[in-house]
Amino acid sequence: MNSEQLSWLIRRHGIEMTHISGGSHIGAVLSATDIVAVLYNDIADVDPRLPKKDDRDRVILSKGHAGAVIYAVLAEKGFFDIAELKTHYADGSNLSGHVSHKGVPGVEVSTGSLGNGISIGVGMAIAAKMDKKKHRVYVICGDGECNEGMVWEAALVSNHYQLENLVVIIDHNKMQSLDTCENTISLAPLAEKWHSFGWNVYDCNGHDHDALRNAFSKAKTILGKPSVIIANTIKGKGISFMENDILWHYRFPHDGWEYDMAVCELHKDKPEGVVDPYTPDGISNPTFPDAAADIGYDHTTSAGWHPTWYNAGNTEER
Ligand SMILES: Cc1ncc(C[n+]2csc(CCOP(=O)(O)OP(=O)(O)O)c2C)c(N)n1
Ligand SMILES: [Mg+2]
Repeated sequence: MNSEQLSWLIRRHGIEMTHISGGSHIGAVLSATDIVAVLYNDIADVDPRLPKKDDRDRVILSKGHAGAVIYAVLAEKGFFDIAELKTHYADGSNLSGHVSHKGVPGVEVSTGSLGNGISIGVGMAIAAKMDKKKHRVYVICGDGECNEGMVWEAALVSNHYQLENLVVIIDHNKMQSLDTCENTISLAPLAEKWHSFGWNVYDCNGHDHDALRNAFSKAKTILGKPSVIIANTIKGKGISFMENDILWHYRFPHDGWEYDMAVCELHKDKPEGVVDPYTPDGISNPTFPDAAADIGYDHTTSAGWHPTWYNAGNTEER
């Protein structure tokens, strides 16, 4: 499987998992999908047969509210049964809404309280250096999460200990839960901030797999300092009516138009060789939906709030 195929499957799982569970954060899942797909497909040294092997790379999803993205990639990579994904958010399930490591092979640490992931990663990276181990630590962090003071304490410490084995990826979708980052606590100039904290900085399109692979590969060659990849992304990427719409931080794809439209849109972009793991609920053929399919008529309240740049027609604003 290549990373594009994997990212399609992660998006498809994300839609199904949040639809079935009525769970939040699909926008955050779709935003991080390509980062996660490239990391697990082409970069991180992890093995589903030996999830605890000593020299595995450590991956932490610090923006733990996007739990579905990490569960989906781990299931696709064989860490546990894909059928378990349907239990996401259910009472008693291992796959809780925010990321849990309990009973989930491949998850290093539970997350969801924003700001903790980099600090945990710093501890792992220091330990690896002390033990002269060669594995690397990858931490995926939200941009709104960078409002947390702990992020910057961790950035200071990483520089102090020259943690070249630590790579932070910021999912820079310019939004947080209720508004833009700019309207909440401005991060700009983000790259310069990390640079001034002594980090090696890459800035790339977080949906361009080659650009992501390139940044990850370059980070492996850096000595004496940690690396941050500022991955410019779009919240809700891949489903037109979710893109850059803050509504989809918390809203789930409801029965009817929202779910059917999301599945049909994904099917328009399905890469060769990928089989949809689900029988879509309520739509017999998402490739050629017939008159009975409940798409094309938005009878829900899904028209949401967009930032001003989006309303001006510039959906690619960086
Ligand atoms: C310490 C803490 N405060 C508040 C929250 C509630 N919360 C969940 S997601 C979120 C917004 C996160 O924004 P960002 O990091 O940009 O992630 P995105 O969803 O945009 O990828 C907030 C404030 C939390 N999970 N943890
Ligand atoms: Mg964000």
